[in-house]
Amino acid sequence: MSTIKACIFDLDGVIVDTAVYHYKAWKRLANELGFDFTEEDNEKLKGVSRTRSLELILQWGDITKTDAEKEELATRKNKWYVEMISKMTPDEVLPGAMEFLETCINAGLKTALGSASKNSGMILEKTGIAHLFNAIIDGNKVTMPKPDPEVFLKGAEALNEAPGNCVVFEDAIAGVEAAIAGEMKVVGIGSPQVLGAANLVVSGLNEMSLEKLENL
Ligand code: B16
Ligand code: MG
Repeated sequence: MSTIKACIFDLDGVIVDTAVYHYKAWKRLANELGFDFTEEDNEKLKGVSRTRSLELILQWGDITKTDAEKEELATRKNKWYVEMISKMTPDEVLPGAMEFLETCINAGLKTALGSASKNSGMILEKTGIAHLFNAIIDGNKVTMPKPDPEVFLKGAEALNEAPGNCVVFEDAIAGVEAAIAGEMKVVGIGSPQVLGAANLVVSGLNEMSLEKLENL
């Protein structure tokens, strides 16, 4: 019998698709600095913190900046990003996400958010789903980026559950690794070729069910 008592959800790529907004804002910043990067490069930024994303982008443009300049660039990008996410609506919740969260809650499971984003509060508010989480652990509450398990371990702690009783839902390799490092079960959201280390890989939460959870 399954011992799963809690579900911890990543945000971008699992509950909503904010990657497109991150891409537009980072691209605008790169363009202002005089270079460009591809959508393929953008894949490497998924699940990665804002600071680390900027470092990767500056590397791609072969640009060196001081820490103070980096701070200003990250702030500039975030301002554009926030302008876009402040217009998000409930329609932008990914297919099946709300339904699966409700299924979990109705089955007596606890739910938490485990995201690298410092903007999760605004995204959850604009999409109207904040009430579906018992705990919210995001980039404002952690010091170590994924693949460090801190974000998920804090989620389990906030829910008062042992890590072994939790399952994480993640779309990024670093996030799957973080869940494994935290000794939790993990469902990959995306392609089995990329997220093969997960206990199960589905294309979206619309493919999840309580039966699949119990069989993890
Ligand atoms: P912010 P997740 C991550 O969200 C995104 O996937 C990643 O692209 C972004 O850089 C990171 O949040 C930080 O976001 O700039 O809003 O703090 O997938 O961990 O929910
Ligand atoms: Mg993600």
